[in-house]
Amino acid sequence: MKLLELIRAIGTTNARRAFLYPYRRAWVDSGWRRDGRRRRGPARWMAFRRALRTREPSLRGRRWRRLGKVVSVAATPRGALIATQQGRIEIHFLADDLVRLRYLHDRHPAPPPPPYAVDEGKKWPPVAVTVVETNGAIFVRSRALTVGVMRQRAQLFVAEAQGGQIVRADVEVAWSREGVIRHRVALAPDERLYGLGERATAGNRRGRTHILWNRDPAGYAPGDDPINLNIPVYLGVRPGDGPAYLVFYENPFYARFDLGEGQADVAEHRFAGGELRLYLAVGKPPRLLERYTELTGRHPLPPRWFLGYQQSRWSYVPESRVRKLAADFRRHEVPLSAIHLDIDYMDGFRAFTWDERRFDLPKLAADLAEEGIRLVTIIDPGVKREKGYAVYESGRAGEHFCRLPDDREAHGPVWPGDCAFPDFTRAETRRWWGEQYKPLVEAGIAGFWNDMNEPALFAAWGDPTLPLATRHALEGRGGDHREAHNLYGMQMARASWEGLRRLRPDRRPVVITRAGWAGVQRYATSWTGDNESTWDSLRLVVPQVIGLGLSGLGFTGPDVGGFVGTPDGELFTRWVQLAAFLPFFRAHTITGTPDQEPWSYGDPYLTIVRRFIQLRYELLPYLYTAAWQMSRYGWPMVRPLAWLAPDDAALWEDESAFLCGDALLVAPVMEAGATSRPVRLPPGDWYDFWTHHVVRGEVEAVAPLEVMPLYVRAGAILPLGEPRAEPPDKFLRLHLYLPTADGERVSWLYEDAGDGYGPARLSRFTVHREGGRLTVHWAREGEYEPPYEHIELAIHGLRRVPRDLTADGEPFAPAYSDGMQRSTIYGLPPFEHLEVEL
Ligand code: MIG
Repeated sequence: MKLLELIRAIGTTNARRAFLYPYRRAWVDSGWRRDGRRRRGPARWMAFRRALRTREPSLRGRRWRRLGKVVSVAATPRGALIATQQGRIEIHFLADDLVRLRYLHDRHPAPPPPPYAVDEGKKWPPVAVTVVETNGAIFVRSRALTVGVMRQRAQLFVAEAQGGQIVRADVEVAWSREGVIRHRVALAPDERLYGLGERATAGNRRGRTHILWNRDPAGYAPGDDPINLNIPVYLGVRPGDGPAYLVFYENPFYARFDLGEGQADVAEHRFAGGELRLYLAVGKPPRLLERYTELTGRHPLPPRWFLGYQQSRWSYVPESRVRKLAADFRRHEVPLSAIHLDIDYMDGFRAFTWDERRFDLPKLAADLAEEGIRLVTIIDPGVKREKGYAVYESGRAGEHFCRLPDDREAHGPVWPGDCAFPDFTRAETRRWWGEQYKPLVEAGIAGFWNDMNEPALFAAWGDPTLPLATRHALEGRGGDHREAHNLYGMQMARASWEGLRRLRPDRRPVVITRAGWAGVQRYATSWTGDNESTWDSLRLVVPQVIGLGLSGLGFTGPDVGGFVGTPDGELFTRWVQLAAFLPFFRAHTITGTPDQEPWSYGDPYLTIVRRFIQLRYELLPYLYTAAWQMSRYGWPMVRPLAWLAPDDAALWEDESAFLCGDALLVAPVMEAGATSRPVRLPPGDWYDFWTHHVVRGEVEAVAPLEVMPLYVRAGAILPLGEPRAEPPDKFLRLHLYLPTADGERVSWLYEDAGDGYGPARLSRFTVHREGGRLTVHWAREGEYEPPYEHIELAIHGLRRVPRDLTADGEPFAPAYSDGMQRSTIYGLPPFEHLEVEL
């Protein structure tokens, strides 16, 4: 953000604070050494001047120390303990294809990572491990993996047990005198790397340096790094030349991953402190995500309404404007599930309050609920330092705020002025924070949007966060901001989620977070922060959402239309078309911009945008099933094309299209003025969603403004509902895309009441074709009874009307047939077995 924009956005008083804050922060940080000892006098003054220049934790090191030679080996129940001259290596298999590696240096004892990402108490089924020693190396083997340790230099390599293919090999493991960790590994020439949480760079993370330090960029453009949510996890793929792997460094400290920028064939990972502990899994991408989310947790199923279209801006105030917005949606016949209230709904930006002169929140929430529209409110972690403000008073009384080493509260400027910051790394504090949601929950607010939780403060320059010396409880063992910073947003989301579980036990909590770390998916969905209303920013969306998905966050999305700036009708329309297939589907814009609503650009844009938002609602049964899969297996809803063919390098290369769930391929248009685009389809036959033509390989797709290329896998069943938000569906429409070859394909449908923790029903459709005979078997499991009585079955891809169709033995005639669309539609009761004579 430019200087003047900053002043305009935050006001002159806050701008003054923002200019002072970098000095305040540097002054605080200069007061203590890293080991916590006081610094005074000229030494402090010099440190202050240094701190003004360097604002992030240092990764520089002197006198690097290594582990030395192996001296002894001891087998353990799940692996081995390898003692070296200077430390030890612990190899611990959690599963055949998942191993934990710890490298420990005697001179650099570090406490284990705080217990946030991985549940240490989790019971893993036993794994058979053997240890084989040779002169040069030690091999620790499971059925799937071999971890080898060189005797001379105590470095590891990990190989596939079967083919013996090396997956990863250490080049160097070292600790600096200051406790900085350096882990260098070899990269194969064709190796591609994906993940690292949320980034504003290309999906393949190779060839770049990435900083892992959650940061509020206050508006970011493609290429900026880092941004709000960083996770030290990535997938390595070598299409056609070896197995894929996933590596997760369980270390939340400030880190820098140079993935082949400094040296093309080496990845260097540096951490400002902590322990070198990592997890490695080998297998195909779906399996890797299953393993990673077994380790760090899965996203619980969100309520169904949260998959609907949501409208936001900074800010819809006062209440009359919110009511008018809802009325406009009705008038323009655009379905809507939620309206988001940004910071101006609050009373002077005080968290957990609302401005009663401008809002009767309970009444507003109740009235909107009648139309099926929910309210979501923003909550920032900064608590205004103010006598008499209940949240501050109770927070102070309960010692819930972060402190400096001399025990003073840490303060810094955000929206309400000088604020204190809850220490979410403390259980009592999370519980207290969770209770603060009570008035908003009672007012009928359905979801909560956690912003500024990097944490982000107002700083005119430098790193806009708390001083590094800030103390955190870290569940009682204590630590400073270097370690707790990246955990802050995640633990805030946890406090919110756990609070909502207690306050409203019969509903699924809805928490949206901007910052996070490994495992944050257990508590929140996330959006990609302050993007721009540009075509470049639109093109970033696919790699961003895919990257997050491969980092365990399967439910994310961007500000539709872009946050900073103003899209034109075409850009907004293309954005809606793409985002209609992303998990989180919300339009949002910065303060002071023109309206960014479906009708803001007139026609033809409104008509097209309406059609795609309606399509989103029709797709809900399908999308909800993909969300269920995410909660069950950890698979992201949005997947890279290569998910279906991980050995295809060209598919990994293509970051312009994606898979949505099991059956859909989305090829958004992301160029101004474009009326067609190339599409590369994964192996097999695909149906054009609009024309029902069968395509394969590479095609040039027709894509005038009203069309976004969309494909369905041959043999799939796509369950669709009605193009409305409410009331619940009366029909289930099953769209069957005729298999183009003999064989079998399974499609799923998950259904439940849409919220709460009641019964569910899982349907498994097995579509089988053998020449002119088609059968569909529908197996159902679970107690939930859906509200519909009719099934509308559409079969697409037909040359002629089927000769004969029986459902559970009873014949049915087509209700409608369309030769152009090559489709025939039947009205059927829910069936178990369908036979079609083509
Ligand atoms: O300093 O609440 O990313 O979505 O509209 C900016 C105001 C604070 C940043 C969020 C954005 C939100 C804005 N917030």
